[in-house]
Amino acid sequence: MQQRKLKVGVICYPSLGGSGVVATELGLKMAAKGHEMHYITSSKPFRFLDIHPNIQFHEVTIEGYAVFKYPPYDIALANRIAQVIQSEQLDLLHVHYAVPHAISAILAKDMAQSSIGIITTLHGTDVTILGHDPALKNTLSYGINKSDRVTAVSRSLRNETIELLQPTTEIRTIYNFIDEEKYYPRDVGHLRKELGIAPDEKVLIHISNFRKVKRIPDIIESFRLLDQRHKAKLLLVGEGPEKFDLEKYVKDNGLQDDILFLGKRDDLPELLSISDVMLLLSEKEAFGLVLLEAFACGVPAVANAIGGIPEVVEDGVNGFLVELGDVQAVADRVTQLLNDPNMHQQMKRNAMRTVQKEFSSESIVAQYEELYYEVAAMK
Ligand code: GMT
Repeated sequence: MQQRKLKVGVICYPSLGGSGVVATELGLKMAAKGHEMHYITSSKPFRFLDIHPNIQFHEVTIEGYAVFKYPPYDIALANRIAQVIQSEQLDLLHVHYAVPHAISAILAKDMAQSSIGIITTLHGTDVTILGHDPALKNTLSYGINKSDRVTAVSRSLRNETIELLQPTTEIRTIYNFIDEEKYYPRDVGHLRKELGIAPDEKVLIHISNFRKVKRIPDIIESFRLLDQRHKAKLLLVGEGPEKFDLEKYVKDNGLQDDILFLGKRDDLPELLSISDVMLLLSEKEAFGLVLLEAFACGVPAVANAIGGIPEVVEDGVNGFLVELGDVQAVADRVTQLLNDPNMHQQMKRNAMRTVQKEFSSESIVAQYEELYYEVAAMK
């Protein structure tokens, strides 16, 4: 028997970042399956490139009043969610991040006097950082415990949440995924030329939001320690708070010809297609969505063995795992990989296979869809 199509309210950060990517890609896939997806956010999520007729956007607006030191966005969001629950007759809410989004959803449900179910997806920093902040820890627990279902993007994040908060709601791991139709290896030789990369040079790549947690100085240091540094370029892709100081450091150390800051780019699949190794040396990483993006384009990774990374990178299979802060080990592993074309080829193939076998969008979206039906049936 064919199940009815659902009306889902989605609350996420519409900004650049893995959680925003997952929330929007999931919406696009659900919309393609016939579900009606209602995004309730402050602005249009950035990857809403392919507008689908089953996707609607409900903007949260808030006036600035002199009496408020901070505009009460979370309350305005709750107000908007409550309106949409009623106007669109939603079947369930899927919120990304417990704080503040689950809190706004719980308030909205009460305001709308609705029995709607709430799914909260934990992405990482909401637990790994806010969970340690006494000012927000209780609120975080409340958001999780008042959700009907909670998912975490890795086993590591699930375990950390349980250890830290002892939640009363069960937490299920549902891994992240990428759109395989966007991420695949392409023939883009011209891009190497445009970026001034010589035909015999190897390419290392790092993509992030340039926050401290990404430990980009470790990436630069490992690059400096590379044996064949004179035959390699490091691409640093993204924008964020650390970028200015890093650019200065690179210039002051005369590395600006080999370390290229490319800023925010829309052509990530193309940049990955010209890359040989992805570096991800964060100190916290619940999953590391860029690893999947790299793998799908046939780029193995050298990454830190922290958080959810070991659930994605299998040491010696699709890349290498190193200990946090061990920049020499990073340089050694990259050197080993670049000096052994057979190993590199095998790891490229394994990386692509990892995406197909363990993180295929079809299987992950099916897990979310099953959860959606479970929660919709509770109403
Ligand atoms: O990594 C960030 O700084 C951004 C953050 C986000 O909100 O997108 O990423 C988190 O969620 C991603 C999607 O689930 C995960 O792939 C990232 O590992 C996670 N970041 C951290 O845990 C630091």
